[in-house]
Amino acid sequence: MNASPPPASLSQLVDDHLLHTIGVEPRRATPVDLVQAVSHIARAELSERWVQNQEQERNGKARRVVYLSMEFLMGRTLCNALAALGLTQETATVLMQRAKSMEDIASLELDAALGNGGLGRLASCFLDSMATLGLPSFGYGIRYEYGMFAQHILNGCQMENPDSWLKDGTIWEFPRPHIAYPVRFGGWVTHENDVARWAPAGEVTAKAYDMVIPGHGTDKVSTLRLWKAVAPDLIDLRAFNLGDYGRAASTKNEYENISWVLYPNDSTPAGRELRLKQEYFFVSASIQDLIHRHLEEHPGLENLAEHVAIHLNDTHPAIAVAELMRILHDDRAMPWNKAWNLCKAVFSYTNHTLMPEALETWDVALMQSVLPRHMEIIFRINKEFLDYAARLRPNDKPFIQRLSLIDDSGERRVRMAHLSVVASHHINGVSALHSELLTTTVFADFAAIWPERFTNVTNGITPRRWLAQANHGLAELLDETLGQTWRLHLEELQRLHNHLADIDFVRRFMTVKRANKARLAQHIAHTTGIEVNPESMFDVHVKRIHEYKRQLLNVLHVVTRYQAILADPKADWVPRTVIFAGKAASSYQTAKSIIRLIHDIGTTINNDPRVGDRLKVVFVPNYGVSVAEIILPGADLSEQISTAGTEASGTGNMKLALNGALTIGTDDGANIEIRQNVGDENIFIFGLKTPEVRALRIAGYHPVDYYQQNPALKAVLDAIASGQFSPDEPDRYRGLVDTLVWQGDHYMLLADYASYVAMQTKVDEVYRQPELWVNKAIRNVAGMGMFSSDRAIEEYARRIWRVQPDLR
Ligand code: 26V
Repeated sequence: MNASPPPASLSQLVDDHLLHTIGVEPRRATPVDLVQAVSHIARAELSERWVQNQEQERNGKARRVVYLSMEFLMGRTLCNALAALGLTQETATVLMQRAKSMEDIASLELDAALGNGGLGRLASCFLDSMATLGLPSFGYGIRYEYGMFAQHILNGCQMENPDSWLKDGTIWEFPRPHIAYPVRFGGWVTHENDVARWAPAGEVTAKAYDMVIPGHGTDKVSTLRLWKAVAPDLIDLRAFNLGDYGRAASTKNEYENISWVLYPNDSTPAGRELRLKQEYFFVSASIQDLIHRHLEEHPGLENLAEHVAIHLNDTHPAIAVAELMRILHDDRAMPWNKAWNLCKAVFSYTNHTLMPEALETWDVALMQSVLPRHMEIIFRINKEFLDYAARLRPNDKPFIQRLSLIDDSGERRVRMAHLSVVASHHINGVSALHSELLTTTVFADFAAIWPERFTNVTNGITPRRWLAQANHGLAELLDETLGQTWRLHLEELQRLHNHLADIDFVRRFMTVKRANKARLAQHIAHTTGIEVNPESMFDVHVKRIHEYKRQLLNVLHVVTRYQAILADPKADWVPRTVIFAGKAASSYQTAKSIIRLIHDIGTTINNDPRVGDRLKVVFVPNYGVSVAEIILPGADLSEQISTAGTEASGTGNMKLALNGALTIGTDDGANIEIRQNVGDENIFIFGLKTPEVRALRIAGYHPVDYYQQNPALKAVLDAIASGQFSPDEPDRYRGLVDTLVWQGDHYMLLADYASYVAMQTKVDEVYRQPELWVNKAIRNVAGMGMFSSDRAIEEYARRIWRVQPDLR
């Protein structure tokens, strides 16, 4: 890896920074001072790499990738930066000399949690891989003042506290005060001789803050450029001059609130206007920025598509299509058709969900008031597209209506996914199943017109964060067994198959897992006060709380097991600790109720002396990147139990298997490809498959039949509904149970219950045979090569963006 200074000079550098940058006498440095000093050393090196990298790209007139995303779940930066810079060992040594461990120091950093879940973390893994593969690239997003909320649990209920990750500033950003663009809103449009003139009503400034994303095993870096909204200086100066500071401040806030807070992904109509402004705000600044950069290197915009590939991470940045058209056609007088062809050569789009409620649409009236010119542009794109479609299928009005960018079945709404599809040369889903479902369901009509545009790129995760940094024990064992190159060539894990019979290797693999479980048990004790036994099976269900992800199905199994233990305490029970973690969006009542139920059930079971060590249930608060780094390496069993056809891919499934957990899961998302790569015997797949889910819905699904015909299921649902776990409020969960038994059970928990519980029994059988279990766990790690985000990014680069990795 990279050459690094010897410890003595690093120690000297730490002292220098303590004295000159932090302003503290080195002997008196606190852990916070130390983390700052060490971070400054890494920052300086990142800064140098960034400058060199930009210079090279400018000189080479590189073709660049621009990745537009509303979300980036970066987590902590320090350890990743040190690893990429090859400074981990030396830093650890220097810190130990000062009686501090790397972990103590690193855990002082707050997570940058600028995302909801999978989509945001994927964007961060992708930046890591783009840097590592040397792809000239920019990620663009919003510098939210408040990231994903901090979750606390009070009496079993989720409480949301603001996540003010910037309260003490962050050392990792590079403010670029000279990089600022105006972003305009509202107003009206006039037309003269086919030329549109937009007279906006308001303007806010977007200011750039960069984070440098280091590649691993290379000096290359990528840039994450985040925009902050700043009110124009002159704002309400009159109020200020008159001494009305309150009004002056509130006007300023009206502008600046655009970059205040990240939206939860189930947000209700309230505040939707602000969300639309956020989307346009960051997209407009980003497009202006990339055009500015292009014009520094090229005389005009005609060749824009040769030098930039713009990727839409879901539809959140889709307004970029109208913005680029506006700039090319209105501002730069490029003929409409030429501008449109350019757009189609520039944009590509990834869909991340089939859930109908997450497919973005905007009220036409709202869009007209916030972005009047963009709305006109969308109407024109739509008219030309529908004219084209009508020529393909004359007289097929339903076809045209289904394709339209405007849904006029009720209040007229803009379908952002349709805008993204018509403007993109490639559209992809995120797992083989999901991509197939896209072309047979939501985008079937588009796939009929343009089959060549649709493709799949299965998601991936970065092995640097999710193995090398999160699981030191396993990383070290792999280094000794395979050498260090698996970090950059994850397919080398295949070679673990040669070590399945190596008793020493297998024993060490088990020892590593045991140590990771002890660390997780400590975290659980520290955050929940519950002591769990690291010898028990750690059964882990961590992800956003959502009905389709079916945490409630897991709960049904937990209660089934509880009742079975009480009925037959002497049976040979495999001790289990069931570990949940995840946030519920603040307005999603059902999800919050599931969190409370998990706590209530945990309280009952954990305190029931008849159960003892056989079963424990815990909920680890405040799930996020850094908490995941503790939980995933300690897992034995990975719960991936969404209703088949609902989870686009999943990436937690990959992280858990990579860390040696066995999956119990449905035939859904990337579980299917995990199964293909680890082998049928090494994964526990159960339940209805996607076509069976569909067939059952069509035939008529009657959950009450399952309730009445399965006594174990009935006993579980009755216990929950009657208040056995909530004696202080017996009806607390009646509604939740009713949605299953009487209100259609939309995600078909009851249909999959028997098969799930039976599969859990098989899990126990295998766990009773530690040698068999560890053999399967190693085969899981060995099979995870293709789930590196390097593979995913290589596919995007070659098949979608046509950008060459630069491995100089
Ligand atoms: C929707 C909305 C709607 C408006 C308010 C804000 C907002 C934010 C996010 C979303 C959609 C979230 C989609 C998402 O996270 N999908 C996940 O993407 C992962 C990466 O591809 C994938 O592994 C997961 O299966 C998929 O659920």
